[in-house]
Amino acid sequence: MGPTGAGKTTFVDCAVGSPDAGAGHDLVSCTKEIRAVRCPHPDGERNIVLVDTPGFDDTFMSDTQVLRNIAEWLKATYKQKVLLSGLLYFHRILDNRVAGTPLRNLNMFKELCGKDNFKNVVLVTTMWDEVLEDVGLQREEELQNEFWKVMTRLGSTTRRFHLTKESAWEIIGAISVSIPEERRPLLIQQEMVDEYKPLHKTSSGKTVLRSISYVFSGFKRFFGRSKKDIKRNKNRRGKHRLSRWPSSSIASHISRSSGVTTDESVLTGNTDTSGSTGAPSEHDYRVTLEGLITILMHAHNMSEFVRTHSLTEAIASSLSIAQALEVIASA
Ligand SMILES: Nc1nc2c(ncn2[C@@H]2O[C@H](COP(=O)(O)OP(=O)(O)O)[C@@H](O)[C@H]2O)c(=O)[nH]1
Ligand SMILES: [Mg+2]
Repeated sequence: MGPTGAGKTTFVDCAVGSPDAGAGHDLVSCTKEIRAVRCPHPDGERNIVLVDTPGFDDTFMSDTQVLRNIAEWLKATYKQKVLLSGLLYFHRILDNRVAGTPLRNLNMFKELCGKDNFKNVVLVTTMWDEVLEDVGLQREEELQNEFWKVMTRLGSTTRRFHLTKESAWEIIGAISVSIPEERRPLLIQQEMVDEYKPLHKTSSGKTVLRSISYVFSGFKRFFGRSKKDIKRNKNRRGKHRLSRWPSSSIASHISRSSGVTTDESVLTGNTDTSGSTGAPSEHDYRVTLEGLITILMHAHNMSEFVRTHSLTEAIASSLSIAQALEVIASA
């Protein structure tokens, strides 16, 4: 597991010995589903199954969909009494800070695993060929002393992946493979199968909901402020203007908590400096519409996640109207 672009699929391809079978060669992730690959262990005595997953920031899927896919797979395999021997978590040593998407991925991973399974986790850094040795070392230290500390204290180990088959198998070898009877389910498997919890009541489900709720609190504040501002403008001039909408922190909330790239102007329509006293420009409408679409997409994810069908339908209709308007506007 790990963020999109961290090198998960490349690792599996290297281990199996079929480079380019599944790895993405641009920013668009190739792994949309869970991919399990069976391959012979180099010891010649057993087979091993490597399971490749999409990242929580996957280019084609929302967090909720990714979590649902992974959860369904883990649930189904646990029901068949198949348990994982260990987990590899991938991180690009290139990234100079752990924030936003990589941090969200790591937190989700921790919730999915549960503390009891940290000892079966190998934290793998990739892209060593892309950094200067001392820069890489410094980042590795930062990871070990800060972001990975909780995990390494509870038994996780760390390894570097060097893009070769030997390196991949050395990392797989770092997982202490216990006999099937001694393997433990992940926290999400216990919650969903043993405790019959629906996905949104599990620890990882709650993590997704928290990040979506965070977006919504910003959304509420934004509209609260906008309403007041529109009223004020109406009183002042008898009409409201999009170009005078107040700056809001909603856009930064959205990008921080969801990885969606927006800038403040997208939601405030506050981009047209030339027309600050005139009626809203076409550009103002367009950026406001884009912001609305972003918000409706989040609303749609949330309603799907908690399985509120009537809400999902209502939001889906609003979303398609907004998207249709956007198409017309850009035609
Ligand atoms: N230079 C370099 N590129 C890598 C490394 N690992 C993966 N890549 C490249 O990074 C991109 C994303 O890798 P991929 O395996 O698809 O990432 P995933 O989304 O985690 O499955 C691909 O273009 C890979 O070829 C590495 O260690 N070094
Ligand atoms: Mg992949």
